[in-house]
Amino acid sequence: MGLFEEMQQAIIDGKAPVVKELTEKALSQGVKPGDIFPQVIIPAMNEVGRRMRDCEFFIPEVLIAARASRAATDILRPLLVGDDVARPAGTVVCCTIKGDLHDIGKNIVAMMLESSGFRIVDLGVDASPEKIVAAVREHRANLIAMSALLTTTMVNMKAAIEALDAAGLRGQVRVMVGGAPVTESWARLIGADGYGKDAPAAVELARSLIAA
Ligand code: B1M
Repeated sequence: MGLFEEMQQAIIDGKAPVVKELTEKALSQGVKPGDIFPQVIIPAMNEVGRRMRDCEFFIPEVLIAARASRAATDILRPLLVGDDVARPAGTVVCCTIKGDLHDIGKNIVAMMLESSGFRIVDLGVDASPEKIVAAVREHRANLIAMSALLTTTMVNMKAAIEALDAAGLRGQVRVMVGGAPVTESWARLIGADGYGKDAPAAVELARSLIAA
């Protein structure tokens, strides 16, 4: 088994100390921190998702695997996020939308945006439209990155956009959306400015929305 497969297996098995040790080993062997997301964390969590769907895993196993994935991201974050925030590329309010507690993908997106020079205001999970509006006002954000992992919470993205409209802020902030059930056509339907398939696409999109 190669190192990446070992790391994936340790996440799936929820072995946080092993994930930590293998992440440090990978970095010491010259693996780029940014490669660990697409090659290890995302495929491992996809497998966790498959097992959950097929009733091989239940919530406790999923939570333990999510915690194990954090053992890697906690090490990777300081390596990806530079301290060059003197002239940020823009201010992004990041959140997982109201009703939704999934934050692994949102955290990866936030981390990659931050490492690309954006200032991040992270509202965490279960962010209500009111909280998003208040954060955009307070931080004079240029961009909002909203994440949803549940088909039942996607609709709250629309509510957030309507709340921005009602608050008279829609003209000054661009909105991008993402998360496993979200699509380009959903983004268009709810009046968002763009959809990011994954974290690198979110960074590209953020750059182009700010440039426009
Ligand atoms: Co939940 N869960 N979960 N879960 N969970 C899913 C999403 C599910 C698909 C599993 C399944 O059935 N196969 C299913 C949703 C079904 C649906 O709606 N169609 C599901 C369910 C049903 C539930 C509960 C309802 C289960 C229950 O209680 N019965 C419950 C809901 C709780 C709630 O939110 N209110 C629940 C709970 C949980 C845990 C708490 C146990 C845990 C979350 C822990 C945490 O996040 N801290 C959890 C997990 C871990 C998952 C799976 C297994 C993994 C999600 C994940 O982290 N993926 C997931 C199955 C799956 O997705 N394969 C599942 C890895 C992550 C890197 O990918 O988040 O997609 P993702 O992010 C990607 C892209 O989508 C994109 O970039 C990221 C990186 O490339 N992206 C963006 C994400 N946000 C973006 C924002 C952008 C741009 C791109 O901005 C513009």
